[in-house]
Amino acid sequence: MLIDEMIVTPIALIDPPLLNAAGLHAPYALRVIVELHTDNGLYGLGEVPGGQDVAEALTAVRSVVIGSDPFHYNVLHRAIGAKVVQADGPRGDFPWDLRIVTLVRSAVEVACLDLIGKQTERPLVDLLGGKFRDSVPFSAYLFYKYEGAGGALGFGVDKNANGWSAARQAAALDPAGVVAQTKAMVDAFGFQSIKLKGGVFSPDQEVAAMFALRDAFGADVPLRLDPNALWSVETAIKAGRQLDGVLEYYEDPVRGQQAMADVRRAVKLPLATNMCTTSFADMPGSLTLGSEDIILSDHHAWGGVMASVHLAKMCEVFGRGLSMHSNSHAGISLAAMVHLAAAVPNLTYACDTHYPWQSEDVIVGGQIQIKDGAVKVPDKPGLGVELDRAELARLHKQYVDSGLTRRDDAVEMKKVDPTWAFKPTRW
Ligand code: GKR
Ligand code: MG
Repeated sequence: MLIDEMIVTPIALIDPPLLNAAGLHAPYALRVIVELHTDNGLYGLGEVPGGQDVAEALTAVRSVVIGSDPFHYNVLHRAIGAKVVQADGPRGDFPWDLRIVTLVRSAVEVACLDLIGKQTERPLVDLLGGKFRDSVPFSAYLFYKYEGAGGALGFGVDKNANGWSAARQAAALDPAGVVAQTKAMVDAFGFQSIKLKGGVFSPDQEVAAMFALRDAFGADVPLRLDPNALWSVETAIKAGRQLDGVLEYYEDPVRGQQAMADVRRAVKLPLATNMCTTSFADMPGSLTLGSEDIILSDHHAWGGVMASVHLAKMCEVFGRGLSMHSNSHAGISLAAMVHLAAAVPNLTYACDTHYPWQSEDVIVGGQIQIKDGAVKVPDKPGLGVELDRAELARLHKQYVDSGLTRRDDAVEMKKVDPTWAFKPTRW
């Protein structure tokens, strides 16, 4: 089995006006879909965040990928590093990761594993060593948001919507709004743990939101707060002490391993990260400084599913807990996340997913079901999802028509407040 074609398609998925440390989500979240076709008539799928730059980097490795044996994905992993000339830059200051080589590697690796699964007629989880769970729990992922279904200015409100569909459009700008949003999301999907994206309003307001969630859902429901590194060490210690006993974990309150270690020493809460320890090269610093208790894996940002399995082993050896990070995504990514999470015994926290915020998908049958807060591990070969080519074409057109080429949450935020500017530390 050899790869004889690689198709790279950027798409845009409608995304509501969610607030975060970097501004406001644009009306569309950008993803890139990769198809690898083989000379025996199979195709494998990968999905990563990104627009034009990621699509171009993926297209640049076509000559390396085409002609390769998908079983040799480790060899491809190396070859991609050599081919994508620009070395991985830093992760960057934003809530999301800007490194491109890891995304390229991840998309190609997942598509290869999908092919291997189809060729051997085994689900991806079996290629990773077998499943430790039949379904994978996810947490409710709450955002402060403006009213509307997409963008600061566009996509008005559908007055006939109800349930989660209505809540997905409603504004949530204070603790009561966050509780209402959470109730609607939990009712619709059955989530049993809750994460609030912070770094938006004052720390006092965000701490109050966590207490409001605790009061509304009870002390047994695990809660997390993620200010995306926007707080100073002093602010984070103060808030962390207030939230002692309230949070399951405290995600990236401050920026960088040293600051995280300083906060960790001063509070009792476990600290988690998808911002300060985000690659194998960061592991020595993490261990020397003691920057976090829990690492959020992400197969897109760590360079693939196998890399994430290796990360899980390192976490086990070096005493780090393991959770999973997400960005706005479609069903190909969700399927990969579920196979990975099922194959890793020490992934003991409910994973993040933005999926409830999405309403479109590129897979046959539409969105994957989340029931009782969990996704059943697919048992079909490979990822267990098929590409809906009509939807792919429609969502690609949506990408072209959107005029968006890369994620920039400041652009959308400035439509609301022209004076707004990103600050690496705001409070
Ligand atoms: O989608 O606004 C967002 C999030 O802030 C996302 O970009 C982050 O990558 O959810 C992520 C996180 O946990 O930091
Ligand atoms: Mg985070």
